[in-house]
Amino acid sequence: MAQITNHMPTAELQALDAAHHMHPFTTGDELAAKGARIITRAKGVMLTDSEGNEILDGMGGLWCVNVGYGRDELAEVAARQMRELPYYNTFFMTTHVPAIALSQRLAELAPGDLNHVFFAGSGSEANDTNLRAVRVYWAQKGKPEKQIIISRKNAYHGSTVGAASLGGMTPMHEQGGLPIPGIHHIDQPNWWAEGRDMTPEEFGLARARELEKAIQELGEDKVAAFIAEPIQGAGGVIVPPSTYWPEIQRICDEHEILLIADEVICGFGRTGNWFGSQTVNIRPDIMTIAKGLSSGYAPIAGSIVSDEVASVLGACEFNHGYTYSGHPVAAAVALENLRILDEEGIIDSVATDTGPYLQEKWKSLAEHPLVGEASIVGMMGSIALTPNKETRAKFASDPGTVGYICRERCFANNVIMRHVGDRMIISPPLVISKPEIDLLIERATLSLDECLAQVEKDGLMQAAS
Ligand code: PXG
Repeated sequence: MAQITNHMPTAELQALDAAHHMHPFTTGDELAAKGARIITRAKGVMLTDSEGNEILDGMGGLWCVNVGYGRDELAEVAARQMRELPYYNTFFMTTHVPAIALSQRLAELAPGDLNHVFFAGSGSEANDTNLRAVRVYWAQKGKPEKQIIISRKNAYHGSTVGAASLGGMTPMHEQGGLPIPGIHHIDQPNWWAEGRDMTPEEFGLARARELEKAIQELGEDKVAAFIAEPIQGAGGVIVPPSTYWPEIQRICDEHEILLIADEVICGFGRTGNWFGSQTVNIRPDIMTIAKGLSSGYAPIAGSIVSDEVASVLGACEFNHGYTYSGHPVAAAVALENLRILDEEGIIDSVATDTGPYLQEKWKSLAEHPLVGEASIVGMMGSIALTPNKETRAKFASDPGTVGYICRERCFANNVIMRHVGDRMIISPPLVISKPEIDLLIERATLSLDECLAQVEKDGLMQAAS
């Protein structure tokens, strides 16, 4: 067991945590009863907890630690920037070097004419920026009626009022009176769960055409934008059929609708390109960025907008901004993180070396008796757990019952995989090596075996009728 230094015993920390710390997306009473797992250190792809367990982080923190943990370069840049200029704002006609350098670098990396960055502190904030920006854009163009934003069910765009309204998560909408007006949700391109007897290609087209139908029903003169993740992340790593995105692009082009690609998870190498938009071959007008922008080392996010959108917005004062828009320390860290991603060839490796290696191993999990489809693009993957692969059946138990059992087995076997309902997902640091990929798959397989044994013992291998 590794040596543990510098903290109180686990039980005491857990009691203090339960007494004073409210966790996101957590039932407080359950947490207090069980005690949170306390992560104390991390290096590369491995986490260490307060009991000295070494855990392989299959989720890259929360889909963000792309360059892995423990990078001294990032710590040093942060310390240097804190000493030189820890804070200044970018309001009122001022700026600073880290914000200038980072926006210039992002303009270089972003495809097409996406050349202008509005910074935020989180992906949620950046999507709130987008919501307002597209409405101001159309108002400036003399079309103030174009206000509605079309999004998708089971999308995740963040937790603020605006971003959660853009998202399509029913449990979130049920709390706090969401969504706000002016947001319309269409169905997601989840063939495994919803495609019934259509081929994936037919289904992809059908789901894309729901956008066209919605635009026609709501009125083209009322719709401002369509927002989507190139590949849905928090919704369960849903890889759309190949027909889906080309059709969406056609519809946005033909109907004068702005396309917002939410790249918060897909950006910065996750799919094997700098941006998911390049992987699915779309031309967004706006991209939301966060997470991998700084590999999670500092909170920073933003919206990258096209020349056209920037020039229209530039003609008025956009009454919007955050104290920490373009925070100098976060911006300096992000810039160094982009250098690491580039100079170490990390994204190339996801595209041509470790990525394909992981993909082959991950896809072989589909042979496991509990697994239906295994999907993966770059280094974001999912498996659908099912009582019957042939019929793509759901379990008769409440959604998430089996997924939760599987996640608990993963925890016990020192690998972190998240469950979304009865799908298991991974999003490891992009620097994961081949031996570490072997370990990930070994621990995932063991967890699936144990989950299957438990599910059979509990009589849960029943298909929903
Ligand atoms: N857009 C997308 C596509 C996201 O995945 C956000 C926006 C919001 O970003 P912030 O920085 O405000 O959290 C996200 C965040 C999960 C999980 O468990 C996923 C996210 C956040 C928290 C949990 O899958 N994604």
